[in-house]
Amino acid sequence: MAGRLIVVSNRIPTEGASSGGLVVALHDSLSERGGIWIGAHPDDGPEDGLFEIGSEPYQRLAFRLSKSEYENYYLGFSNSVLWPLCHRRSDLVQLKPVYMESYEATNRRLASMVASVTEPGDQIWVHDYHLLPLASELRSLGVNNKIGLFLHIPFPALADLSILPDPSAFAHWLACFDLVGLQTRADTARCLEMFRSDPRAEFFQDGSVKFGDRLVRIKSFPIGIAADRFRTRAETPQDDPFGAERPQEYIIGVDRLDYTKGLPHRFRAFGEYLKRYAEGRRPCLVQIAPPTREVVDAYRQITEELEELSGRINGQHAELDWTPIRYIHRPIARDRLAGVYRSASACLVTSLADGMNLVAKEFIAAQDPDDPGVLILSRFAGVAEDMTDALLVNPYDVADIAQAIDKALNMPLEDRKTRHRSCRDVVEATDVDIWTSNYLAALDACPGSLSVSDIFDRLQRRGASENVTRKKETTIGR
Ligand code: GDG
Repeated sequence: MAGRLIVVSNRIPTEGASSGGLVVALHDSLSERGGIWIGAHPDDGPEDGLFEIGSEPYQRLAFRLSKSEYENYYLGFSNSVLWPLCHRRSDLVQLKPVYMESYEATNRRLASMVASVTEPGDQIWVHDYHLLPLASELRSLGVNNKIGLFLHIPFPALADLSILPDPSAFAHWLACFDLVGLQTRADTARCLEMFRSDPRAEFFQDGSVKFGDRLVRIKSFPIGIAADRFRTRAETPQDDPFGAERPQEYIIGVDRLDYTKGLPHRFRAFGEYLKRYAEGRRPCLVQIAPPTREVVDAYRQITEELEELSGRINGQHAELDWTPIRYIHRPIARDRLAGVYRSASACLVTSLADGMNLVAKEFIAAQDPDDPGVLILSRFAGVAEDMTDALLVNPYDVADIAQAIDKALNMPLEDRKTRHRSCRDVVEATDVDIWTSNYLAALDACPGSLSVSDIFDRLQRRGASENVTRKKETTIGR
Protein backbone atom coordinates (compact mmCIF):
# COMPACT_ATOMS: atom_id res chain seq x y z
CA MET A 1 0.00 0.00 0.00
CA ALA A 2 1.73 3.16 -1.19
CA GLY A 3 1.18 6.76 -0.22
CA ARG A 4 -0.49 8.38 2.72
CA LEU A 5 -4.08 7.96 3.79
CA ILE A 6 -6.19 11.12 3.75
CA VAL A 7 -9.44 10.75 5.71
CA VAL A 8 -12.10 13.38 5.06
CA SER A 9 -15.22 13.61 7.23
CA ASN A 10 -17.76 16.30 7.97
CA ARG A 11 -16.51 16.75 11.55
CA ILE A 12 -12.93 16.35 12.71
CA PRO A 13 -12.51 14.59 16.05
CA THR A 14 -11.30 17.16 18.57
CA GLU A 15 -9.40 16.79 21.84
CA GLY A 16 -11.70 15.97 24.70
CA ALA A 17 -14.56 14.78 22.48
CA SER A 18 -15.51 11.18 23.29
CA SER A 19 -13.91 8.74 20.86
CA GLY A 20 -16.11 6.05 19.39
CA GLY A 21 -14.76 2.89 17.74
CA LEU A 22 -14.67 4.49 14.30
CA VAL A 23 -12.45 7.35 15.43
CA VAL A 24 -10.15 4.95 17.23
CA ALA A 25 -9.87 2.61 14.22
CA LEU A 26 -9.14 5.41 11.77
CA HIS A 27 -6.70 6.91 14.25
CA ASP A 28 -4.85 3.56 14.34
CA SER A 29 -4.71 3.29 10.53
CA LEU A 30 -3.52 6.87 10.16
CA SER A 31 -0.89 6.45 12.88
CA GLU A 32 0.43 3.27 11.27
CA ARG A 33 0.51 4.48 7.71
CA GLY A 34 0.95 8.23 8.10
CA GLY A 35 -1.53 10.67 6.72
CA ILE A 36 -3.98 13.45 7.30
CA TRP A 37 -7.48 13.76 8.77
CA ILE A 38 -9.48 16.67 7.38
CA GLY A 39 -12.85 17.84 8.71
CA ALA A 40 -14.86 20.81 9.93
CA HIS A 41 -14.02 22.13 13.38
CA PRO A 42 -17.08 22.69 15.57
CA ASP A 43 -16.12 26.14 16.80
CA ASP A 44 -12.94 28.12 16.31
CA GLY A 45 -10.46 28.91 13.57
CA PRO A 46 -10.17 31.17 10.54
CA GLU A 47 -12.92 31.00 7.91
CA ASP A 48 -10.51 30.58 4.99
CA GLY A 49 -8.50 27.44 4.26
CA LEU A 50 -7.24 24.63 6.46
CA PHE A 51 -5.66 25.12 9.86
CA GLU A 52 -3.66 22.56 11.77
CA ILE A 53 -5.05 21.31 15.08
CA GLY A 54 -2.47 18.55 15.61
CA SER A 55 0.41 16.86 13.84
CA GLU A 56 1.28 13.80 15.92
CA PRO A 57 1.18 10.94 15.02
CA TYR A 58 -0.60 12.25 11.90
CA GLN A 59 -1.67 15.63 10.71
CA ARG A 60 -5.15 16.90 11.63
CA LEU A 61 -6.33 19.73 9.42
CA ALA A 62 -9.57 21.54 10.18
CA PHE A 63 -11.69 24.03 8.32
CA ARG A 64 -14.50 26.20 9.49
CA LEU A 65 -18.02 26.28 8.08
CA SER A 66 -19.45 29.75 7.60
CA LYS A 67 -22.83 30.50 9.20
CA SER A 68 -24.51 30.13 5.83
CA GLU A 69 -22.73 26.81 5.10
CA TYR A 70 -23.76 25.49 8.51
CA GLU A 71 -27.38 26.43 7.88
CA ASN A 72 -27.69 25.41 4.24
CA TYR A 73 -25.09 22.70 3.60
CA TYR A 74 -25.16 21.04 7.04
CA LEU A 75 -28.60 21.59 8.60
CA GLY A 76 -30.20 22.10 5.16
CA PHE A 77 -29.22 19.72 2.38
CA SER A 78 -27.36 17.17 4.56
CA ASN A 79 -29.81 16.90 7.43
CA SER A 80 -33.14 18.14 6.06
CA VAL A 81 -32.87 16.49 2.63
CA LEU A 82 -30.40 13.59 2.48
CA TRP A 83 -30.84 12.29 6.04
CA PRO A 84 -34.66 11.90 5.83
CA LEU A 85 -34.46 10.74 2.19
CA CYS A 86 -32.02 7.92 3.01
CA HIS A 87 -34.09 6.90 6.05
CA ARG A 88 -37.38 6.51 4.13
CA ARG A 89 -38.84 9.75 5.54
CA SER A 90 -39.37 11.67 2.31
CA ASP A 91 -42.31 13.36 4.06
CA LEU A 92 -39.74 15.28 6.13
CA VAL A 93 -37.59 16.39 3.17
CA GLN A 94 -37.40 20.18 2.84
CA LEU A 95 -36.36 21.25 -0.62
CA LYS A 96 -34.90 24.73 -1.03
CA PRO A 97 -32.69 25.76 -3.95
CA VAL A 98 -30.21 27.38 -1.55
CA TYR A 99 -29.64 24.04 0.22
CA MET A 100 -28.46 22.25 -2.92
CA GLU A 101 -26.38 25.26 -4.05
CA SER A 102 -24.65 25.46 -0.70
CA TYR A 103 -24.11 21.67 -0.57
CA GLU A 104 -22.33 21.70 -3.91
CA ALA A 105 -20.43 24.92 -3.18
CA THR A 106 -19.21 23.69 0.23
CA ASN A 107 -18.01 20.43 -1.31
CA ARG A 108 -16.28 22.45 -4.07
CA ARG A 109 -14.54 24.63 -1.48
CA LEU A 110 -13.50 21.57 0.54
CA ALA A 111 -12.24 19.83 -2.63
CA SER A 112 -9.86 22.68 -3.36
CA MET A 113 -8.50 22.45 0.20
CA VAL A 114 -8.11 18.65 -0.03
CA ALA A 115 -6.46 18.95 -3.47
CA SER A 116 -3.94 21.44 -2.08
CA VAL A 117 -2.51 18.84 0.35
CA THR A 118 -2.86 15.72 -1.83
CA GLU A 119 0.30 14.18 -3.29
CA PRO A 120 0.62 11.50 -5.98
CA GLY A 121 0.03 8.04 -4.49
CA ASP A 122 -2.10 9.29 -1.57
CA GLN A 123 -5.43 7.53 -1.09
CA ILE A 124 -8.43 9.55 0.00
CA TRP A 125 -11.17 8.04 2.20
CA VAL A 126 -14.32 10.16 2.35
CA HIS A 127 -16.98 9.55 4.99
CA ASP A 128 -20.72 9.89 4.75
CA TYR A 129 -23.59 11.70 3.13
CA HIS A 130 -22.35 15.25 3.72
CA LEU A 131 -19.60 14.74 1.15
CA LEU A 132 -21.15 12.85 -1.78
CA PRO A 133 -19.99 15.36 -4.47
CA LEU A 134 -16.43 15.58 -3.10
CA ALA A 135 -14.86 13.09 -5.55
CA SER A 136 -16.59 14.73 -8.51
CA GLU A 137 -15.18 18.12 -7.42
CA LEU A 138 -11.73 16.64 -6.87
CA ARG A 139 -11.78 15.01 -10.33
CA SER A 140 -12.59 18.37 -11.91
CA LEU A 141 -9.50 19.76 -10.22
CA GLY A 142 -7.45 16.99 -11.88
CA VAL A 143 -7.02 14.82 -8.77
CA ASN A 144 -6.41 11.32 -10.11
CA ASN A 145 -5.74 9.55 -6.84
CA LYS A 146 -7.82 6.64 -5.58
CA ILE A 147 -10.82 7.99 -3.71
CA GLY A 148 -13.19 5.87 -1.64
CA LEU A 149 -16.49 6.70 0.02
CA PHE A 150 -18.09 4.99 2.98
CA LEU A 151 -21.78 5.76 3.46
CA HIS A 152 -22.74 5.24 7.11
CA ILE A 153 -26.49 5.53 6.54
CA PRO A 154 -28.89 3.44 4.39
CA PHE A 155 -28.70 3.77 0.62
CA PRO A 156 -31.98 5.36 -0.52
CA ALA A 157 -34.65 3.55 -2.52
CA LEU A 158 -34.82 4.46 -6.20
CA ALA A 159 -38.32 5.93 -5.82
CA ASP A 160 -37.16 8.22 -3.00
CA LEU A 161 -34.20 9.47 -5.03
CA SER A 162 -36.57 10.93 -7.58
CA ILE A 163 -37.55 13.54 -4.96
CA LEU A 164 -34.15 15.21 -5.34
CA PRO A 165 -33.99 18.35 -7.50
CA ASP A 166 -31.51 16.59 -9.82
CA PRO A 167 -31.76 12.82 -9.17
CA SER A 168 -29.20 11.91 -11.84
CA ALA A 169 -26.53 13.90 -9.96
CA PHE A 170 -26.46 11.13 -7.34
CA ALA A 171 -25.15 8.47 -9.76
CA HIS A 172 -22.60 10.92 -11.18
CA TRP A 173 -21.31 11.86 -7.70
CA LEU A 174 -20.89 8.20 -6.73
CA ALA A 175 -19.28 7.17 -10.01
CA CYS A 176 -16.44 9.64 -9.39
CA PHE A 177 -15.26 7.49 -6.47
CA ASP A 178 -13.18 4.35 -7.11
CA LEU A 179 -14.89 2.47 -4.28
CA VAL A 180 -18.31 3.04 -2.73
CA GLY A 181 -18.60 1.17 0.57
CA LEU A 182 -22.06 0.56 2.01
CA GLN A 183 -23.24 -0.98 5.27
CA THR A 184 -25.26 -3.98 4.03
CA ARG A 185 -25.95 -6.25 1.07
CA ALA A 186 -29.41 -4.67 0.84
CA ASP A 187 -27.77 -1.22 0.48
CA THR A 188 -25.52 -2.57 -2.27
CA ALA A 189 -28.55 -3.96 -4.08
CA ARG A 190 -30.32 -0.56 -3.88
CA CYS A 191 -27.21 1.25 -5.12
CA LEU A 192 -26.88 -1.14 -8.08
CA GLU A 193 -30.58 -0.70 -8.79
CA MET A 194 -30.01 3.04 -9.08
CA PHE A 195 -27.21 2.49 -11.59
CA ARG A 196 -29.32 -0.09 -13.47
CA SER A 197 -32.02 2.50 -13.98
CA ASP A 198 -29.50 4.78 -15.70
CA PRO A 199 -28.76 4.02 -19.38
CA ARG A 200 -25.24 5.41 -18.96
CA ALA A 201 -24.20 2.51 -16.70
CA GLU A 202 -22.64 -0.84 -17.69
CA PHE A 203 -22.00 -3.68 -15.26
CA PHE A 204 -19.27 -6.15 -14.35
CA GLN A 205 -19.99 -9.26 -12.33
CA ASP A 206 -17.60 -8.30 -9.54
CA GLY A 207 -19.84 -5.36 -8.60
CA SER A 208 -17.99 -2.74 -10.66
CA VAL A 209 -20.00 -0.25 -12.66
CA LYS A 210 -18.69 1.61 -15.67
CA PHE A 211 -20.35 4.99 -15.83
CA GLY A 212 -19.23 7.45 -18.49
CA ASP A 213 -15.45 7.41 -18.36
CA ARG A 214 -15.29 6.09 -14.81
CA LEU A 215 -15.27 2.70 -13.16
CA VAL A 216 -16.59 2.39 -9.61
CA ARG A 217 -16.67 -0.65 -7.35
CA ILE A 218 -19.68 -1.07 -5.03
CA LYS A 219 -19.49 -3.37 -2.05
CA SER A 220 -20.80 -3.76 1.48
CA PHE A 221 -18.49 -3.45 4.51
CA PRO A 222 -20.62 -3.85 7.67
CA ILE A 223 -19.10 -1.51 10.23
CA GLY A 224 -18.35 -2.72 13.76
CA ILE A 225 -17.00 -1.65 17.12
CA ALA A 226 -13.69 -2.17 18.92
CA ALA A 227 -15.13 -5.29 20.54
CA ASP A 228 -12.19 -6.18 22.83
CA ARG A 229 -11.81 -2.65 24.14
CA PHE A 230 -15.55 -2.39 24.80
CA ARG A 231 -15.70 -5.76 26.55
CA THR A 232 -12.74 -4.89 28.76
CA ARG A 233 -14.38 -1.61 29.71
CA ALA A 234 -17.62 -3.43 30.62
CA GLU A 235 -15.74 -6.01 32.71
CA THR A 236 -13.70 -3.44 34.63
CA PRO A 237 -15.26 -2.96 38.06
CA GLN A 238 -16.52 0.58 38.60
CA ASP A 239 -18.77 2.48 40.98
CA ASP A 240 -22.39 1.55 40.39
CA PRO A 241 -23.55 4.14 37.83
CA PHE A 242 -27.05 4.01 39.38
CA GLY A 243 -25.83 4.54 42.96
CA ALA A 244 -28.70 4.06 45.41
CA GLU A 245 -31.23 4.27 42.55
CA ARG A 246 -30.40 0.96 40.84
CA PRO A 247 -33.57 -0.58 39.37
CA GLN A 248 -34.19 -4.25 40.22
CA GLU A 249 -34.60 -5.14 36.56
CA TYR A 250 -34.20 -2.87 33.55
CA ILE A 251 -34.17 -2.66 29.77
CA ILE A 252 -31.68 -0.28 28.21
CA GLY A 253 -32.07 1.99 25.18
CA VAL A 254 -29.24 4.27 23.96
CA ASP A 255 -29.84 6.47 20.93
CA ARG A 256 -29.18 9.98 19.71
CA LEU A 257 -32.62 11.54 19.88
CA ASP A 258 -33.47 11.03 16.23
CA TYR A 259 -36.79 10.29 14.54
CA THR A 260 -35.19 7.32 12.75
CA LYS A 261 -34.64 5.41 16.00
CA GLY A 262 -38.32 4.61 16.61
CA LEU A 263 -38.35 6.01 20.15
CA PRO A 264 -42.09 6.83 20.36
CA HIS A 265 -42.86 3.27 19.13
CA ARG A 266 -40.53 1.93 21.81
CA PHE A 267 -42.15 3.97 24.61
CA ARG A 268 -45.63 2.93 23.48
CA ALA A 269 -44.54 -0.72 23.29
CA PHE A 270 -43.15 -0.55 26.81
CA GLY A 271 -46.47 0.95 27.97
CA GLU A 272 -48.27 -1.91 26.21
CA TYR A 273 -45.99 -4.44 27.88
CA LEU A 274 -46.75 -2.94 31.30
CA LYS A 275 -50.48 -3.14 30.57
CA ARG A 276 -50.57 -6.66 29.14
CA TYR A 277 -47.68 -8.68 30.52
CA ALA A 278 -45.96 -7.10 33.55
CA GLU A 279 -48.19 -8.55 36.29
CA GLY A 280 -46.06 -8.88 39.44
CA ARG A 281 -42.91 -7.34 37.90
CA ARG A 282 -41.51 -3.85 38.01
CA PRO A 283 -38.99 -3.47 35.22
CA CYS A 284 -37.72 -0.04 34.15
CA LEU A 285 -36.98 1.22 30.68
CA VAL A 286 -33.76 3.24 31.05
CA GLN A 287 -33.62 5.39 27.92
CA ILE A 288 -30.52 7.49 27.28
CA ALA A 289 -31.24 9.88 24.42
CA PRO A 290 -28.78 12.77 24.08
CA PRO A 291 -30.05 15.63 21.89
CA THR A 292 -28.83 16.23 18.32
CA ARG A 293 -29.71 18.73 15.56
CA GLU A 294 -32.19 20.44 17.89
CA VAL A 295 -32.68 23.42 15.62
CA VAL A 296 -34.24 21.23 12.90
CA ASP A 297 -38.06 21.21 13.28
CA ALA A 298 -38.51 17.44 13.06
CA TYR A 299 -36.12 17.01 16.01
CA ARG A 300 -37.96 19.57 18.13
CA GLN A 301 -41.22 17.75 17.48
CA ILE A 302 -39.94 14.33 18.48
CA THR A 303 -38.40 15.75 21.67
CA GLU A 304 -41.82 17.10 22.68
CA GLU A 305 -43.53 13.83 21.72
CA LEU A 306 -41.19 11.78 23.92
CA GLU A 307 -41.61 14.07 26.91
CA GLU A 308 -45.36 13.79 26.56
CA LEU A 309 -45.31 10.00 26.11
CA SER A 310 -42.94 9.26 29.01
CA GLY A 311 -44.98 11.57 31.26
CA ARG A 312 -48.22 9.84 30.29
CA ILE A 313 -46.90 6.26 30.68
CA ASN A 314 -45.24 7.07 34.01
CA GLY A 315 -48.43 8.80 35.17
CA GLN A 316 -50.46 5.68 34.38
CA HIS A 317 -48.12 3.07 35.87
CA ALA A 318 -45.72 4.64 38.42
CA GLU A 319 -45.86 3.77 42.13
CA LEU A 320 -44.45 5.78 45.04
CA ASP A 321 -41.28 3.67 44.84
CA TRP A 322 -41.13 2.88 41.09
CA THR A 323 -40.83 5.02 37.95
CA PRO A 324 -41.22 2.77 34.88
CA ILE A 325 -39.48 5.02 32.30
CA ARG A 326 -36.25 6.77 33.20
CA TYR A 327 -35.77 9.08 30.28
CA ILE A 328 -32.38 10.80 30.27
CA HIS A 329 -32.16 13.51 27.63
CA ARG A 330 -28.40 14.05 28.09
CA PRO A 331 -25.24 12.20 27.08
CA ILE A 332 -23.61 9.93 29.65
CA ALA A 333 -19.89 9.06 29.83
CA ARG A 334 -18.74 6.16 27.63
CA ASP A 335 -17.12 4.34 30.59
CA ARG A 336 -20.41 4.34 32.46
CA LEU A 337 -22.32 3.26 29.35
CA ALA A 338 -20.46 -0.08 29.17
CA GLY A 339 -21.45 -0.93 32.77
CA VAL A 340 -25.06 0.16 32.20
CA TYR A 341 -25.30 -2.20 29.19
CA ARG A 342 -23.77 -5.08 31.12
CA SER A 343 -26.28 -5.22 33.94
CA ALA A 344 -29.36 -4.70 31.75
CA SER A 345 -31.72 -7.63 31.25
CA ALA A 346 -32.42 -6.56 27.68
CA CYS A 347 -31.62 -3.86 25.13
CA LEU A 348 -34.21 -2.28 22.85
CA VAL A 349 -33.20 -1.18 19.34
CA THR A 350 -36.30 -0.12 17.42
CA SER A 351 -34.89 1.85 14.47
CA LEU A 352 -37.34 2.46 11.63
CA ALA A 353 -34.30 2.63 9.36
CA ASP A 354 -30.63 2.54 10.41
CA GLY A 355 -27.37 2.10 8.47
CA MET A 356 -25.94 -0.39 10.99
CA ASN A 357 -26.62 0.51 14.67
CA LEU A 358 -23.54 0.22 16.83
CA VAL A 359 -25.53 0.23 20.08
CA ALA A 360 -26.68 -3.34 19.30
CA LYS A 361 -23.04 -4.43 18.91
CA GLU A 362 -21.93 -2.57 22.05
CA PHE A 363 -24.69 -4.20 24.11
CA ILE A 364 -23.67 -7.68 22.94
CA ALA A 365 -19.95 -7.02 23.53
CA ALA A 366 -20.67 -5.78 27.08
CA GLN A 367 -22.61 -8.88 28.22
CA ASP A 368 -21.41 -11.54 30.63
CA PRO A 369 -21.46 -14.69 28.43
CA ASP A 370 -22.51 -16.79 31.44
CA ASP A 371 -25.58 -14.65 32.15
CA PRO A 372 -26.24 -12.45 29.12
CA GLY A 373 -29.07 -10.00 28.54
CA VAL A 374 -31.25 -10.26 25.43
CA LEU A 375 -31.07 -7.99 22.40
CA ILE A 376 -34.45 -6.97 20.96
CA LEU A 377 -33.60 -5.72 17.50
CA SER A 378 -35.48 -3.96 14.72
CA ARG A 379 -35.49 -5.82 11.41
CA PHE A 380 -34.79 -2.46 9.78
CA ALA A 381 -31.42 -1.83 11.42
CA GLY A 382 -28.52 -2.82 9.13
CA VAL A 383 -27.08 -5.01 11.90
CA ALA A 384 -30.13 -7.31 11.65
CA GLU A 385 -28.93 -8.53 8.25
CA ASP A 386 -26.28 -10.63 10.04
CA MET A 387 -27.46 -10.73 13.66
CA THR A 388 -30.37 -13.02 13.00
CA ASP A 389 -30.32 -14.64 16.46
CA ALA A 390 -31.32 -11.45 18.23
CA LEU A 391 -35.06 -11.22 19.00
CA LEU A 392 -36.06 -9.56 15.74
CA VAL A 393 -39.09 -7.26 15.78
CA ASN A 394 -41.09 -5.08 13.45
CA PRO A 395 -40.65 -1.64 15.05
CA TYR A 396 -43.89 -0.34 13.54
CA ASP A 397 -45.81 -3.07 15.40
CA VAL A 398 -46.13 -2.02 19.04
CA ALA A 399 -47.77 -5.33 20.04
CA ASP A 400 -44.86 -7.28 18.49
CA ILE A 401 -42.30 -5.30 20.52
CA ALA A 402 -44.36 -5.65 23.73
CA GLN A 403 -44.47 -9.42 23.25
CA ALA A 404 -40.71 -9.52 22.57
CA ILE A 405 -40.07 -7.63 25.84
CA ASP A 406 -42.07 -10.27 27.69
CA LYS A 407 -40.19 -13.06 25.91
CA ALA A 408 -36.79 -11.46 26.64
CA LEU A 409 -37.51 -10.97 30.35
CA ASN A 410 -38.66 -14.61 30.69
CA MET A 411 -36.08 -16.26 28.45
CA PRO A 412 -34.37 -19.35 29.95
CA LEU A 413 -30.61 -19.03 30.57
CA GLU A 414 -29.60 -21.63 27.93
CA ASP A 415 -31.57 -19.82 25.22
CA ARG A 416 -30.04 -16.48 26.22
CA LYS A 417 -26.54 -17.97 26.10
CA THR A 418 -27.06 -19.55 22.67
CA ARG A 419 -28.44 -16.35 21.17
CA HIS A 420 -25.68 -14.29 22.75
CA ARG A 421 -22.92 -16.58 21.40
CA SER A 422 -24.29 -16.24 17.89
CA CYS A 423 -24.62 -12.43 18.14
CA ARG A 424 -21.13 -12.18 19.65
CA ASP A 425 -19.70 -14.05 16.64
CA VAL A 426 -21.15 -11.32 14.42
CA VAL A 427 -19.64 -8.57 16.59
CA GLU A 428 -16.23 -10.22 16.39
CA ALA A 429 -16.37 -10.94 12.66
CA THR A 430 -17.13 -7.27 11.94
CA ASP A 431 -14.74 -5.70 14.47
CA VAL A 432 -13.85 -2.15 13.45
CA ASP A 433 -10.17 -3.04 12.91
CA ILE A 434 -11.22 -5.76 10.44
CA TRP A 435 -13.64 -3.30 8.83
CA THR A 436 -10.91 -0.69 8.33
CA SER A 437 -8.39 -3.11 6.88
CA ASN A 438 -10.98 -4.75 4.57
CA TYR A 439 -12.05 -1.37 3.25
CA LEU A 440 -8.51 -0.10 2.70
CA ALA A 441 -7.46 -3.37 1.02
CA ALA A 442 -10.42 -3.08 -1.37
CA LEU A 443 -9.56 0.55 -2.14
CA ASP A 444 -5.98 -0.46 -2.77
CA ALA A 445 -7.15 -3.20 -5.15
CA CYS A 446 -9.23 -0.77 -7.24
CA PRO A 447 -7.64 -0.31 -10.65
CA GLY A 448 -7.49 3.51 -10.34
CA SER A 449 -6.59 5.55 -13.40
CA LEU A 450 -6.61 2.90 -16.12
CA SER A 451 -8.08 3.00 -19.56
CA VAL A 452 -11.39 1.23 -20.10
CA SER A 453 -9.69 -1.38 -22.27
CA ASP A 454 -7.08 -2.11 -19.53
CA ILE A 455 -9.89 -2.70 -17.10
CA PHE A 456 -11.82 -4.83 -19.56
CA ASP A 457 -8.77 -7.05 -20.17
CA ARG A 458 -8.04 -7.31 -16.47
CA LEU A 459 -11.58 -8.39 -15.63
CA GLN A 460 -11.69 -10.83 -18.56
CA ARG A 461 -8.48 -12.46 -17.38
CA ARG A 462 -10.19 -13.03 -14.01
CA GLY A 463 -13.11 -14.56 -15.88
CA ALA A 464 -15.36 -12.01 -14.27
CA SER A 465 -16.82 -10.16 -17.17
CA GLU A 466 -20.29 -10.63 -18.50
CA ASN A 467 -22.56 -8.32 -20.41
CA VAL A 468 -19.62 -6.02 -20.89
CA THR A 469 -19.64 -3.97 -24.03
CA ARG A 470 -16.22 -3.04 -25.24
CA LYS A 471 -16.33 0.63 -25.91
CA LYS A 472 -13.93 2.95 -27.63
CA GLU A 473 -10.71 3.64 -25.75
CA THR A 474 -11.38 6.17 -23.01
CA THR A 475 -9.30 7.16 -20.03
CA ILE A 476 -10.65 6.37 -16.60
CA GLY A 477 -9.88 8.58 -13.67
CA ARG A 478 -10.00 12.07 -15.08
C1 GDG B 1 -24.52 6.49 12.22
C2 GDG B 1 -25.60 5.63 11.53
C3 GDG B 1 -24.20 3.61 11.95
C4 GDG B 1 -25.16 7.38 22.13
N1 GDG B 1 -25.54 8.03 23.25
C5 GDG B 1 -24.46 8.18 23.99
C6 GDG B 1 -23.38 7.60 23.31
N2 GDG B 1 -23.85 7.13 22.17
C7 GDG B 1 -23.03 6.42 21.18
C8 GDG B 1 -23.37 4.94 21.16
C9 GDG B 1 -22.87 4.55 19.78
C10 GDG B 1 -23.10 5.82 18.97
O1 GDG B 1 -23.28 6.90 19.89
C11 GDG B 1 -24.37 5.72 18.14
O2 GDG B 1 -24.09 4.92 17.03
P1 GDG B 1 -25.24 4.25 16.17
O3 GDG B 1 -24.61 3.35 15.20
O4 GDG B 1 -26.18 3.54 17.08
O5 GDG B 1 -26.06 5.44 15.49
P2 GDG B 1 -25.73 6.85 14.73
O6 GDG B 1 -25.22 7.87 15.67
O7 GDG B 1 -27.01 7.21 14.06
O8 GDG B 1 -24.59 6.51 13.65
C12 GDG B 1 -25.59 4.23 12.10
C13 GDG B 1 -23.13 4.54 12.49
O9 GDG B 1 -23.23 5.85 11.92
C14 GDG B 1 -21.71 4.00 12.19
O10 GDG B 1 -21.53 3.79 10.84
O11 GDG B 1 -24.17 2.39 12.67
O12 GDG B 1 -26.54 3.42 11.43
O13 GDG B 1 -26.88 6.23 11.68
O14 GDG B 1 -21.49 4.30 19.79
O15 GDG B 1 -22.73 4.31 22.21
N3 GDG B 1 -22.13 7.58 23.81
C15 GDG B 1 -21.94 8.15 25.02
N4 GDG B 1 -22.94 8.73 25.73
C16 GDG B 1 -24.21 8.77 25.26
O16 GDG B 1 -25.10 9.30 25.92
N5 GDG B 1 -20.72 8.13 25.54
